[in-house]
Amino acid sequence: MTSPDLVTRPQWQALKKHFAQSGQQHLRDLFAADSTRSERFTVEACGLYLDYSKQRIVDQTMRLLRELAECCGVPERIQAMFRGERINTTEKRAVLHIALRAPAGEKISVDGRDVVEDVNTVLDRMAEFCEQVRDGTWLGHSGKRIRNIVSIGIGGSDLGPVMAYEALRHYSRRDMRFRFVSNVDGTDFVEATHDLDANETLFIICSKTFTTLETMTNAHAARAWLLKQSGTEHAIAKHFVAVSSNAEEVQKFGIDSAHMFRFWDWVGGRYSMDSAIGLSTMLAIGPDHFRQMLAGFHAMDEHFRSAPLERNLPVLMALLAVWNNNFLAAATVAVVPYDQYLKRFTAYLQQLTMESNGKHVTLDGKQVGYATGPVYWGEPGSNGQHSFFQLIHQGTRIVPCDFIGFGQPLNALGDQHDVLMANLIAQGEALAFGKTADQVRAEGTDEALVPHRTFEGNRPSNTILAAKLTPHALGTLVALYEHSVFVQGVIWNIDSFDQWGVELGKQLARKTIAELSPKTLPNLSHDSSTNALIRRYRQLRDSDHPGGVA
Ligand code: G6Q
Repeated sequence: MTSPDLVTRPQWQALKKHFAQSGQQHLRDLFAADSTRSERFTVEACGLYLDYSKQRIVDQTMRLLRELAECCGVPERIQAMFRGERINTTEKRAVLHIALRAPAGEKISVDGRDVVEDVNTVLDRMAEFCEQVRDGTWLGHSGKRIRNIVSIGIGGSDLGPVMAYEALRHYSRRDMRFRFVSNVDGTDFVEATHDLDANETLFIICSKTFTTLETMTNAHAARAWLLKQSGTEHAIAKHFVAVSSNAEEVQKFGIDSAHMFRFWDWVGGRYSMDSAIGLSTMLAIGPDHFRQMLAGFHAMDEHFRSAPLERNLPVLMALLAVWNNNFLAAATVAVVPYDQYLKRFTAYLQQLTMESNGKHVTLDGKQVGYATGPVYWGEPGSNGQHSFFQLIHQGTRIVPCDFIGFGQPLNALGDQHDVLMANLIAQGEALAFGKTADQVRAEGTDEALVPHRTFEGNRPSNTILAAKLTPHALGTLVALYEHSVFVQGVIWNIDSFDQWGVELGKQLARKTIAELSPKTLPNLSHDSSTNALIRRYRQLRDSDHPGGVA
């Protein structure tokens, strides 16, 4: 069904007019004129507190954005996702990551089959396996305990597990080592395994398709590494397990289906960290903590499904993202968690947001006439303050920020947590209010330096607070972003669940590999630059003196 072009909708036009009339109002004035602003633009749900009062909005902005969401069918599309409809239209698939965390007994059907039952069967198998490895019942082929877990995967089969392991490291088994290999650069595998004893190492090969070049290359390297150290094919059964939806390829690789943990085509790679792809997470933190994480995801799912738009955290985050992206013309978003354990959170979000909403055509295949997904980036605070924050404070571009922090530290060290959180709170304040030239002068600043020390302010941010970084809190936080990404995609009328750009990369690399490997250079038919790069690479590779010095 063809939907009307977004920019021609009256609700979009109304927002445009509203922005032209009041979009430049300064946060300084908005706060001064309204002592209840912070209360009115704060929402709390599932243990997350979202303060969006430092966004450049007024009541009317939010009302118009909600009207836009309604006319774009956001409430209906949310229900369609929960019903298991094939909302990933270009791949003709249901989108049911919400089923991965649905409690046992709930029913969600795909083609007449209850998928919640399937999910729970796999979860139980994962739990049994993890307990066996963790308590030493599962031993390596030589009878030694498994002490090292190496998860091999890439993209959606890697970024979630890495992020979750780092985020929940506090809850992890400290007598086990967890390593992650994703890059086809041999360095990744070599560095991850150089100090490991193969007899104590378990490889988890994570690949939905089990055909991804990088992952299969690393999986074969792992196989060779194990065989070299153990000297027997029999070792594979005790040192390799697979997470995949492709049983046939798993078997071809030599992993018994009894050692395969399944997931399904209705789980997108970047939405899969709470499926069996999270096996390394469960091995690290144990089945109970893993289930607490799932409960956190589920709590946010239920909130998303049932809360009215004006109090719905993912919907609000999405509407603010659309406002900043399309009306304030902010092309990027900085996500800055003030928690060292969340050091990989932004890298994870980059895939979730940019692979989902980096699309240039609508669901009907028409070129969009507006900006879609912004660029996401960031680093933990307060580190970021000493590098890129300069541009956010005084550069010429607007960079909306999401600040994330916790009330209680996991590692209390003197008053360091207060210092950390003071930084978070102060950044949002400084960005919003800035510092006027008069304030700078009043500090006795040399007149020549006044312009340099002035901060215009009016730079928007969200602040998200939770009590403590627990597995449950991580689940709610990830689900918040997952659903926010979906709502943005609904408004932009794009398919947030396909990734044709990734497919292209996979195909192109195969073609080029075929031109790099043969001894004699084959006929090249690329553009002149690509042809020259291939020739130069081969020359450098095959030269006895690659640095040019004998
Ligand atoms: C995620 C993408 C992509 C995918 C990887 C790995 O949504 O589809 O990042 O996860 O390309 O794919 P496999 O799991 O099939 O190896």
